[in-house]
Amino acid sequence: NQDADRTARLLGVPLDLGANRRGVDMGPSAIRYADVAAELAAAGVDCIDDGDLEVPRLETSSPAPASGVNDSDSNTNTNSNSNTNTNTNSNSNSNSNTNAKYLDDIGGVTATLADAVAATVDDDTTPLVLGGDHAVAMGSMFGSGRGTDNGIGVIWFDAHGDYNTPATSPSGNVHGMPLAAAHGRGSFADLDWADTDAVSEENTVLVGIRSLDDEERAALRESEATVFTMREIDERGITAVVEDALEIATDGVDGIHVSLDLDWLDPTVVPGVGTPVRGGVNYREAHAALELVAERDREADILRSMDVVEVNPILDRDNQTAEVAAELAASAFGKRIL
Ligand code: 4U7
Ligand code: MN
Ligand code: MN
Ligand code: MN
Repeated sequence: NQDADRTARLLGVPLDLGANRRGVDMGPSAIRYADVAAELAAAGVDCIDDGDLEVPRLETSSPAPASGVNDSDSNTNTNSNSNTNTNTNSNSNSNSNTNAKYLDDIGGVTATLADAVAATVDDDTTPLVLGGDHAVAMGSMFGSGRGTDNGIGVIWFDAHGDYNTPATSPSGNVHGMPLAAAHGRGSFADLDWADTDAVSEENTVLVGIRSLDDEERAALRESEATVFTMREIDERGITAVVEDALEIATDGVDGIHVSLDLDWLDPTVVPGVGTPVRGGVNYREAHAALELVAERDREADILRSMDVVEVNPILDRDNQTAEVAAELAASAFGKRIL
């Protein structure tokens, strides 16, 4: 019924190593079960499903570099396959990486996903990455921005800033760090799989934020990224805020990546998320936001890639969070009521 000039490629990434609770690894299945393909078809989008990337399982991985160990030589190195490089001139970096659980394994998944996303974009097809925890967005962004002259813009719909680094993270969970990684902050600048040119910092916009850690807040304040908190949405309304976000994110770049963490919405709408924060956007506000993305895309072809992440079916009720994820993706890809 609608303009079928877009093809979407589904890339499932059942990663849960970046989160502190099990269950998000089932997100891709749950979103498919919610019939994301039919939702996209209703948006006039052809859909190719590439299945799931292979992801290391938590049971067979080791979190080392050890969690919670921030300072130097107290690193309890129980894992034989990590930290074996005794590179003396990068001491401070390897130490500050000790507080990022499963970072090596996550880096491997990220690199694989980035290749798949880059190939999809080259093919004039739009990747829809199904998470998995939010660490997958690193792969989405690195792949989507690959080869661009100015990097891509990003709109980050989330309750959280995801702007911690291994040195600042209170949890050591990498799903709280992907945006900082994209900007090459802290020790991410030294990781070979972290493409710090893919994303343009000044074209990065966070929307709906309501939970920041202290050091994370300080880092965001001094960054070039724009942060629209829930407060701005309260005062100005979702449409005005998202119009501004689109303006900033698309200015001078070839396109944008849209990253949708389901905990952006209020937990009463989406019970199936691992890190719920009260006071999020409601169902209609979420749709309005993603419909505006689609509207701008119809005018100016801005949407390069998208991910929907942090759906946790174990915590969900009747798969409703996955259904919302599928519906919101369809809205972003152009589904219209009339
Ligand atoms: B999500 C947190 F400390 N900031 O870093 C952290 F509050 O991808 C939460 O947005 C991160 O869901 C949430 O662990 C990551 C915490
Ligand atoms: Mn979040
Ligand atoms: Mn997030
Ligand atoms: Mn979460």
